[in-house]
Amino acid sequence: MSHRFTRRDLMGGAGSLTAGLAIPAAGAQETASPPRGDHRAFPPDFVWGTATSAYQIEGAVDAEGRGRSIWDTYTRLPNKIRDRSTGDRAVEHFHRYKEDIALMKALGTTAYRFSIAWPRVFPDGIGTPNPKGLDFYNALIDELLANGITPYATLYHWDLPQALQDRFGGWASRETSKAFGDYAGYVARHLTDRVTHVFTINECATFVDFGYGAGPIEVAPGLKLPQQALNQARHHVALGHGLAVQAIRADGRAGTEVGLAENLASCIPVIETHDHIRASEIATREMNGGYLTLIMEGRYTDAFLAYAGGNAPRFTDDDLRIIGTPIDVLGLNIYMPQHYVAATDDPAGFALVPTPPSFPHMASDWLRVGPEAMYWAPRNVAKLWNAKKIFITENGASAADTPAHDGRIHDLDRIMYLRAYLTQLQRATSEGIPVRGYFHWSLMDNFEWIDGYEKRFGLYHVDFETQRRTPKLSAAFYRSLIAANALV
Ligand code: PNW
Repeated sequence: MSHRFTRRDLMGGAGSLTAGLAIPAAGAQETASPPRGDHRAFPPDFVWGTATSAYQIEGAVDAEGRGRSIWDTYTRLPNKIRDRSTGDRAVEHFHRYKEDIALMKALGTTAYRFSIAWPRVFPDGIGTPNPKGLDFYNALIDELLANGITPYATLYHWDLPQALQDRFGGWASRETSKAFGDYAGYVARHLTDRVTHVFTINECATFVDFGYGAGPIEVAPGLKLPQQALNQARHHVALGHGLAVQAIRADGRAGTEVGLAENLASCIPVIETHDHIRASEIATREMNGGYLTLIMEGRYTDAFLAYAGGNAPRFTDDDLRIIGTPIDVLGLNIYMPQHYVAATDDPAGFALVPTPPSFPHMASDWLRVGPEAMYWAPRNVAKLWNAKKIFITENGASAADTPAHDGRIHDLDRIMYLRAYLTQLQRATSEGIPVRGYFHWSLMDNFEWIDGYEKRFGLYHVDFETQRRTPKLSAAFYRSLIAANALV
């Protein structure tokens, strides 16, 4: 009888190396199915979508009473944005949203993740809402639904009302957390009749650490706070998330699914053996102590507090209770392997393996290619916190995307990246890890923060002068994959 070696057999301790090297005997059933699922197929109800954010695509920064955001300010500071651009015009999605929804439809996507610009809704961050503030989002949502595309809304994708920065120092103050809760309740009252999935905050770990601390890139407001103040800002963001979850539950339609979209520090076992896998679980919990672990467990880990020492955030038990309010859906933005992790004998239980300088990356220097992050991040999150409903809320890659003489964009590198990452996602779903959907970042090229328009992440190429959208080869790849609901 022939035996197909599963991945588990190959991971299994003594004797497994010889098993791994065994060449299947002639006549071995190459077509036999592995124990669960299929080699290439995704689950039948898997959700395929694309993702964008307000400031990166909308433009129309003065339309219909929108207030200023910290990005309007930041893009005007000298030497911040590489090509000295702004999001004033971006890709004119505010005016071209119907055309853009047609692009989503052409891909075969049935879901779209967008963000709502807080300063459109509350021009001063708090106080009186702008009566026209939700007009655009109402029109967008209706057009999506008319085209069979389910809207997934994010409430905060980094465009804080400037007034909150000026008055309170932004997230350095818990006044901003409270204002965010109020804004979330207002949006929930008006949109959850049609929007069934709401994400509170996009990537706490990126915009706080890079906007108030230091990182491989800088984002608005571009401050460098001392360590205690930075930890306090982190705490206020987590608190803002918790207040928003409670406000959406209180003011939104019953059954609205609420969560956040976090760029967790993905921790990959250096070698897929028992001890390193265990180390990657411990590391996932500890390396996300500032946000995801805090939000999922409603407490700071002992190691986090010990490491922070006198710089730990000040908080109350009530804060922790609010922060730990259970969520319905967990969004993971997965671009790269953050850490490769090895087992050690010391009390921490894991060691971070340094990344060699030759490690491959995409057009953005920070975007290292490590497709197995797409397996280990959801796998560890599901194991640690028993997450029942995970979405990949972002994944994608920057590429050169130079048009050929006929205008076509043969972005083979993006396809390579996608195929590799989606192969790992399929590995996860076929093992029963509860990932329910995937949103590609991004639908179309857009304003890539400090890289301005110099880094392209779209499935559609945008000529930023004419605003013409052209599908790249990766759009054809994604369309075929969605049509097959399987790797292609
Ligand atoms: C995410 N890093 O940002 C954001 O959610 C998007 O708005 C952005 O356009 C997209 O990824 C591509 O950059 C990140 O340096 C930016 O590690 C930088 C990093 C991670 C995420």
